[in-house]
Amino acid sequence: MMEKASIQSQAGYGAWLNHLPLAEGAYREHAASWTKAVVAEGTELCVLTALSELEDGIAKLTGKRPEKDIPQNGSRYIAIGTFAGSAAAKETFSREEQAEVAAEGFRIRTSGRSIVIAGASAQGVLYGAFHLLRLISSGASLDELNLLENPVNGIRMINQWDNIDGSIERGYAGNSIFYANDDIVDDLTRVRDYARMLASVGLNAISINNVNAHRYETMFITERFLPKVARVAETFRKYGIKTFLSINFAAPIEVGGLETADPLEASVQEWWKERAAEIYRYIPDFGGFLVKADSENRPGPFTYDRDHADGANMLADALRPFGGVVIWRCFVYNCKQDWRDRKTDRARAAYDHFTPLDGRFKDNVILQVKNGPMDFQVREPLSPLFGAMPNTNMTIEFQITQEYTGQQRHLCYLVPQWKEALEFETYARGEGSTVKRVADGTLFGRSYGGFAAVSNIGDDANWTGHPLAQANLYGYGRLAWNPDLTSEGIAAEWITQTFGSNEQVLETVSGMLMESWSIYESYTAPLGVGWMVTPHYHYGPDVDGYEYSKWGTYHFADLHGIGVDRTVKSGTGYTAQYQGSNAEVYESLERTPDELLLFFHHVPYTHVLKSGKTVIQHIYDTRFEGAERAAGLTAKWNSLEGLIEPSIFEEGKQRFLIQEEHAQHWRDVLNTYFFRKSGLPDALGRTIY
Ligand code: GCV
Repeated sequence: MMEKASIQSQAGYGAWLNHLPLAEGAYREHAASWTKAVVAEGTELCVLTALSELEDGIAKLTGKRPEKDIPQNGSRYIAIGTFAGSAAAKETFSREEQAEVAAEGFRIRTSGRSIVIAGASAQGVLYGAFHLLRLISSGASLDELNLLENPVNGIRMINQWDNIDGSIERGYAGNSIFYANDDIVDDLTRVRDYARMLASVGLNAISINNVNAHRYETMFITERFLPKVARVAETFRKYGIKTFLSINFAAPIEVGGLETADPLEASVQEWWKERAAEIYRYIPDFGGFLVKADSENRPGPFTYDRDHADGANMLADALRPFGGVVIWRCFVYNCKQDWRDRKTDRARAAYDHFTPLDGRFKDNVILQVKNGPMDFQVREPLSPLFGAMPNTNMTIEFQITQEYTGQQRHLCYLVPQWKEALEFETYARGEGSTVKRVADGTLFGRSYGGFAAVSNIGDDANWTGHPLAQANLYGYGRLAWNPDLTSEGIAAEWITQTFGSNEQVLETVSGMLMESWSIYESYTAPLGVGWMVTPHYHYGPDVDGYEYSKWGTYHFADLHGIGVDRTVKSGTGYTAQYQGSNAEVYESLERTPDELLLFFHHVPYTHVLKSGKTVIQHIYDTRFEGAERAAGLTAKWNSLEGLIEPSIFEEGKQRFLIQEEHAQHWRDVLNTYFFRKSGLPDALGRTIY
């Protein structure tokens, strides 16, 4: 019987860390000549990790494993270490240059016959090591390197929505790599390899269980699971990543035997303090808690007539002595809105709940705010909470897993969407008050800030199911490090490291990634209205699925028109949550950008857009074009046959076929729905069923 190849040896597993052998020739020789040895000074954990990553990476890239000592024959080499622990680092960089390196930043300089990678911390050295490998993969000259890199965001976090039974909420790439059969797995090989991927793009924090913490996960903060959680934390520690746990606010009742979880009760406060002390005995550098409270039927402080500052501060007090933080999610809304009630608006909820609490959260509390006010739709405005709480720490939450964006069967490169979000002008402190500056904490001079995002990986051999969905994980990390990187630049880095340096592959895949968000948007819900998906599963068209359910996410399409009136004048008043000219722009039917029109206004199908088309014609045109453009993706991918590793090519091919067919389905369902609702024919007389 033929033995099954190990998952590690399967194509796709190495992702962007394949370190594909450089093609024979001048550049390979150049790289080999600079990497005869890697000399590490210092014994910090992450310096040792950096050393082994460089050794392994260089061996794969150049075909030659570097030595460990400075070559005696005058050959060139790499020296790594912290300013405190390495003579090379100290000598190469002046005091001023050292002072410019942030806690997790690094410098790389070609100096004499060495390339020196230095950081203020071992973590910085590790990021520098991965950066050098990235430079070599992309064919950069090593002769005159001289660069300084500091991460823009302090918190660069990944949230797993993994459950202990091995399932993943909104996971589209297999089962969990962390859990199986109601336990934490013993073999952490994949967790280690995941840690490598995360660290290689500069991520530094992970919450390892679903924000919906169920029965067993509630016990992660007890002795029953802490020894195993500690093993996971140890695995991440080697890669400079701090471990967090999602907790259940009702844990004092569910596992503590108390009768209440009231945050102002002394016994509850004491219970959490004891838990924190025990967690830190197992995990001295534990990051803290991630909390989903009073949201989608999860317990929270509202049960006791307390507010979210009471709840978060109580946990913050328990973690403070150990340096831990509470990351408190703002995804709090009434999920049972009645369609007759035109004033309650889910989009308003986070702002309404949280802005009155500005200034009341303790220093080690950080609010985590989804990019949009609803829920990771393909198109949403920015949450007005950004810029509205100057006295509160905040991180922005993105969703890498493609819950509403094609579930990793459709291609949707999300970096351009995130970039748009980060560049959004809040006007909170006048011009230049962009969301990225709220997130990184600089706009309001906050002590904590950063990014969080829901992971898109599972135990599929290629991690993400769709082979091109890896680009979203890669891109998220790179953007968290530096939000000013471009979508195209990030795509190019990812493609070259993943598939090699073939020009045709680079150009084709880059073009496909860059147009994919617009393609996906053009056959799904139109003009920012969102939510026309199958309830619960969130895949596939079901125009009225949520319209007639108790969840209360409406589009209000009828025979006259469509869209949600969120104006102050006649709707829910949501537009007033924005600052400066944003409030006026969104309040005005004329000024609201086309792509968000139906998010803010209810209009007749004959309303003329800025594009000059009526709403109904826009719906028809974009559905027809969207399906055609999706078919174009298949053709483009197929043109790469022979240039991409066969099993990855085949995997992609199957997915593009699914997308092509499914885009036609979306087109037909939406066109028929709107034709029958409006009675208005397509101006071009195309087939509408
Ligand atoms: C983890 C949406 C998703 C849920 C998710 C929730 C959240 O509602 O559909 O699966 O729960 O967001 O972000 O908490």
